[in-house]
Amino acid sequence: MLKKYRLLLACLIMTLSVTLFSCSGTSDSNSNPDPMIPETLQVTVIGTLPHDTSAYTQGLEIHDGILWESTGLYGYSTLRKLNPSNGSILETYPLPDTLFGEGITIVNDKIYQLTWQSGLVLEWDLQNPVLQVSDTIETNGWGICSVSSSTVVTSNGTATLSFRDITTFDTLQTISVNIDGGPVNQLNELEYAGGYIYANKYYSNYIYRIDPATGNVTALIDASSLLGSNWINPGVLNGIAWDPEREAFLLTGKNWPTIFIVTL
Ligand SMILES: [Ca+2]
Repeated sequence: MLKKYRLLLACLIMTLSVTLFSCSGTSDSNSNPDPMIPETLQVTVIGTLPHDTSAYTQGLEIHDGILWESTGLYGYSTLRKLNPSNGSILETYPLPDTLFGEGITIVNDKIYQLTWQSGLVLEWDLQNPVLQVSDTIETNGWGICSVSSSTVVTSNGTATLSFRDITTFDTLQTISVNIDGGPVNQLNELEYAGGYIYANKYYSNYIYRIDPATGNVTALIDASSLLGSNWINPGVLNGIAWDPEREAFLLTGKNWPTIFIVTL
C-alpha cells in the first residue's frame, strides 16, 4: 500500500513539474518580444565565378563593369583587376613586401587601398594603376567603402566605423555598430549599397546591414550556406561587392575557390 502511495506522489510531482515548466516556457516565448532584434536574411545563389584560391581576399568592389580585389599577407599582397563575367584575372599589381593589403574602395577615378598596420593609405589611378601613398591613418586599416564622392568609411577590427574626408582621411565622425545596444566587434570588409553599410565580422559567416546614421544593425545576413563542406581549409568570408548591373552581391572569402553571386 505504501509503495502505491509513493508511486502516486511521484506521479503528482512529475505532473506538477511538467505543468510548471511548460507554463514557464510558454510565458517566456510570448512575453517581451524585442523589436530591436534585427531580422535574419538568407542568401540565394544566382550564379558563381571561379576565384583564385591563392588570393587572401581583403576587399572587393565593382566599378564601371570591372571587379577589383585586394589581397593581403606580407610578400603576397596585391591589387587585382578581374572580369566580373567570368572571374578571370585581367591584371595583378603587387604591393611592396613590407605592406599588407586590406580593403579597397573607388572614388573619383581613384582606388584607395588600406594597409593593415603601416598606417598608409595607398592610392591607384583607376585608368593607369601606379602605386602612390595617398594619406595616413592613425589606426589599423581593415575595411573601407565610400558613401559619397567626398566621404569614405573605414573599419579597424573594432565596433567603431570612422567616416573620413577623402582628401585628408581625417575623421569626420564615428559610429558604434550595435545590436540592441551591444557592440558588434571585429568589423572587417565593408560595402555601401542602397543607403546601408554592409560589414562582415571577422571569423563569422554573418554580414551585418548597418544604418549609417545610428550604427544600429537592421538585418543579419546568414552566409554560412556558401561554405563548401569539402573545401580544404576554407578561410573566412571577407569579400563583399554590390553589383548594380546584376542587382546582386558578389561574396567571397580568403582563399575561397568561388565568388558567389547572391540576392538576399
Ligand atoms: Ca567591398
